[in-house]
Amino acid sequence: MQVPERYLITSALPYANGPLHVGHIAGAYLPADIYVRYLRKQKRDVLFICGSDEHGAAITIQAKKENTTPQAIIDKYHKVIETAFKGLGISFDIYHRTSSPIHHETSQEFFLKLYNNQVFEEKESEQYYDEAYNQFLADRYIMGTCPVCANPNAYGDQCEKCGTSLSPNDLINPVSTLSNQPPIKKATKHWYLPLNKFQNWLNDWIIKGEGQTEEWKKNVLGQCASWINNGLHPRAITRDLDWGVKVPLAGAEGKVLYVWLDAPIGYISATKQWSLNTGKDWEPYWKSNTSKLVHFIGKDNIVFHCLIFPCILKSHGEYILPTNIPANEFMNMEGDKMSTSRNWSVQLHTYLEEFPGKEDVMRYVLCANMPETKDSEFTWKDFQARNNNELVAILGNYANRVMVLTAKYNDGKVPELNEALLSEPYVVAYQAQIKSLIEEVYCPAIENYRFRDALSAMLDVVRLGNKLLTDYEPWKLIKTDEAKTLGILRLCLESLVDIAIVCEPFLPFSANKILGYFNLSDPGFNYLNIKLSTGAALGAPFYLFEKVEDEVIAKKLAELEEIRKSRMEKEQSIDNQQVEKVNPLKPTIAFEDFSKLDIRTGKITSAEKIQGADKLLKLNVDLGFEQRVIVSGIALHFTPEQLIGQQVAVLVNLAPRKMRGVESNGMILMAEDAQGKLHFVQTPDSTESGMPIS
Ligand code: B3M
Ligand code: ZN
Repeated sequence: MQVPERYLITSALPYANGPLHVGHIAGAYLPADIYVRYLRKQKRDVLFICGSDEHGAAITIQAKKENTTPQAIIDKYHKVIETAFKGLGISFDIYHRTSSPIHHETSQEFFLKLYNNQVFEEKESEQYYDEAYNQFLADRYIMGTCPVCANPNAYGDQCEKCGTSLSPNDLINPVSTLSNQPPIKKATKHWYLPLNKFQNWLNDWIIKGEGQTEEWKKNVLGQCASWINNGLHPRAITRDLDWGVKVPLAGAEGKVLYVWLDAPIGYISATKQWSLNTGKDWEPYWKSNTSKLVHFIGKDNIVFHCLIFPCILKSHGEYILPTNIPANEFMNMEGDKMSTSRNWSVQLHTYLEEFPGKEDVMRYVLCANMPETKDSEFTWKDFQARNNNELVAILGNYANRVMVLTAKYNDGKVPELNEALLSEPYVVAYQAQIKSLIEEVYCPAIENYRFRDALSAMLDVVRLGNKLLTDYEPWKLIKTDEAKTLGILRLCLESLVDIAIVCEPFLPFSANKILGYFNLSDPGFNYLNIKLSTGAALGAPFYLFEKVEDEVIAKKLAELEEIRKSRMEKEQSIDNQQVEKVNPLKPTIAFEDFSKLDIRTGKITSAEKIQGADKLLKLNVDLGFEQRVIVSGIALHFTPEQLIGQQVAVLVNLAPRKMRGVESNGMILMAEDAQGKLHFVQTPDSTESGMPIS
C-alpha cells in the first residue's frame, strides 16, 4: 500500500440546532476519530476537521421554536456540541463554525469562481411565498397533508410519518408555518448546479471507479448508483432566506447560498482557520494529490458528499477529490429510530453527565455496534453486557491481575526479562500471534474502515495475554521458579503496553490510564518492542472498568418506557385529528337540495336484532305523529336495551329500503368520532318528537 503523504479527515458538520445523540457519534464521528488516532499513532501527517453547520432552515426553525434568534441558537448548540465531543475524546484538530467570517468569505469566493466559470445556470421559477410575512418559504416552512400517508403535518421536504421525501408542491393544502395561511406562488430567480452535465463524469468516477485508489463501501456505491441511474437534474444552490452566506452578486439581495453548498466548503474554511491558528500551511492538504481526503458521514449525507461536493471541487479545478467516503448506516435504539425531536435517543451530553468516567464504555459499545454495512441497534442491555462481559471481564480483569501479581511478587516494580523464557516455543508462538493479529487483522481492518473487526482484533490481543497468564499460572509457579514467574509477569506487563497501543484509538481514556501505570507517555506504534526499564516503579493496581448494575439499566429502560407511552398517546391524538381532517368535503349543493331533506326529532321505543345480520337493528321510532320502523347499522355499537328512550334525529323522507326482509322508513343521523365510536345527533331531551330540524 502506498502511504499518502498526508491525510485530511473530515466528519460531517453537525447542525447547531440541537444536541447530538449517540447515533450521530456511531455514524460519523467515532469512526473518524478511531481512524485518525490510529494514523497519528503511526506518526502519519493527519488533519482532522469538523465544525458546526450554522446555516439553513434547520437553524431558523429551531430559533422560532425556542422563541429566540438564530444567532442565539447557534451559540448555544455550538457550545453544547463542542463540549460533548471533547468529553467523549473526539480529537478534532479544529472544531470550527460556518458562521465565521472566514467561512463566509471562502464560500463566496468559491461561488464566484464557479459563477465566473459559468458553471451555474440561472432560472426563474415559482416558489411558495408567505404574503403576511413577505418572504419566500423554505421547504421546511411549509406544512400540509402528505400525499402518500395523509399525515396532515408533513413538511415541504419530508413526511416524518412515512419517511417519503417530498417537494412543497407535493403537499395537499399547503400552509405556511409562519402565518398559518396558505402560501401563494411567486416567481423568483435562483442559480442551479446542472448535475445532469456531470452525470457521465460521476458515473465514470464513482461507478466505474476511474482514477480511484480505494474501493468504496457497497452501501455508498449502491446509493450513488441509484441516484445516477435515475438521472441527475439541476439543483438550486441558492435560497430566498435571510440567514446564511449572502449570494455575492448584484441584484441578489435577500438570497443566500443553499446550506448544502456552503456546509462542505466549511471543511475548507475550517482548514484555513487551523492554518491561521497553527502557522502551518493548509493548501497541501486540499490541493496536493499526495494527500488523501476522507469524509466520514452518515448515509443521509451521501448524495451531498459523493455527488454534489465533488462536482463543486472539480469545477473549481484546484482541489483534490475524496479518496473515500465510508458512510455509515443508521443506529436505531431499543427497536425504534433514534431521533432527538421524537425524544428517542441517548444524547451525548446527558450521557457524559450521567455516566462520568464511562466515556470509553460508550465508545466501545458504539464501535462494537457500528452500523458499518447495515442499520444497527443500541440497547441498554447490550451496553451493560458489553461492559460487564467484555470490558470488565476481559480487558479490565486481565490488566488488574497483571498489576496485582506484579505488586505481590515483585513489589510493584518492573521484573527482569527472562531470556530462557523468551525462547520457549510457547512464548515464541504467542508473540508471533500478537504480531499477526495486529499486522494482518487489526491494521488492515482500520485502514479499510472496518472498525468493528479491528475492535475485536484488539480484544483478541487481550485474550492472548490472558491465556499466557492462565497457561503459565504464575501463582503456582512462584512456589518453584521465581525467576520464570517474574519473566512471565514481565511479558504480561509488556503485553499491557501493547494493549494500550492497540486500544487507544477505541479507548483513549483507558489507554492513558494504562500508560499512567507505567509512567509512559507515548509509546508510538512500537508493539512487541517495548523498552520497560527493569526495576522501575509501577503504579498501584486498579480496575479499568466497573460493572454496570441491573438497577442502572432498569432505570434507563423505565425512562424510555415513559417516553414511549406518552409518545404513543400523542401519536394517537394526531392520528385522530387526521381522521377528522382527511374526511373529504362533499361537493357544494344548492339550498333547494338541502330544503328537500325532512329531518325530525324522534325517540326510539323499541329495538331488536335482525336474524343473520350482526350489524343491523330493527328500531321502532316514535315521531309524534306516527311510529316508524327503521333499520339501522348500529348493532355493533349499542345493545337493543341501551337504545330504549334514546332521543334521535331522523331523516324521515328517505325512500323506503328493504334490508334483510325488513322495510326501513328513514335514517337515524349519527356522528362518528375519531375512535370510530358512534354518537346520536340529538336535541335536548325536552324536545317533543316530530319537531322539524332545519
Ligand atoms: N449539517 C447535515 C446533517 O447533520 C449536515 C452535514 C453537513 S456536512 C458538510 O445531517
Ligand atoms: Zn407521509
